[in-house]
Amino acid sequence: MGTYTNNQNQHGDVSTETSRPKLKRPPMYKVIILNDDYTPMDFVVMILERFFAMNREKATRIMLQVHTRGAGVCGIFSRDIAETKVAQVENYSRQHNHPLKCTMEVA
Ligand code: TYC
Repeated sequence: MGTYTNNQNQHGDVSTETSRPKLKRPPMYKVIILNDDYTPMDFVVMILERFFAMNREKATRIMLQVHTRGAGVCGIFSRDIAETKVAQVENYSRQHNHPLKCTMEVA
């Protein structure tokens, strides 16, 4: 690792030394659904199947985990994809008059 940089002093001498690369991988984000008292369990399962490509078994397991523990991770995505998932879940839920909330945090 390291890239070479040429540094010149006041005498015109040139030295070559390594500098630390400053590029970091962009962070990934967990998309998290939150429990509430009103959204039907079937609707949450359908959301997980539709927007997170889960099968019925996995969607049911995650839904029940959210129901009992309060929150659960639906998946881990780049920032753009995570933002889109959150918006899709919340828009779709609003359209069906359910208060389901969804959020994201750095993984
Ligand atoms: N607690 C809801 C109920 O009893 C079910 C539910 C599960 C709601 C998961 C939201 O993210 C959720 N109908």
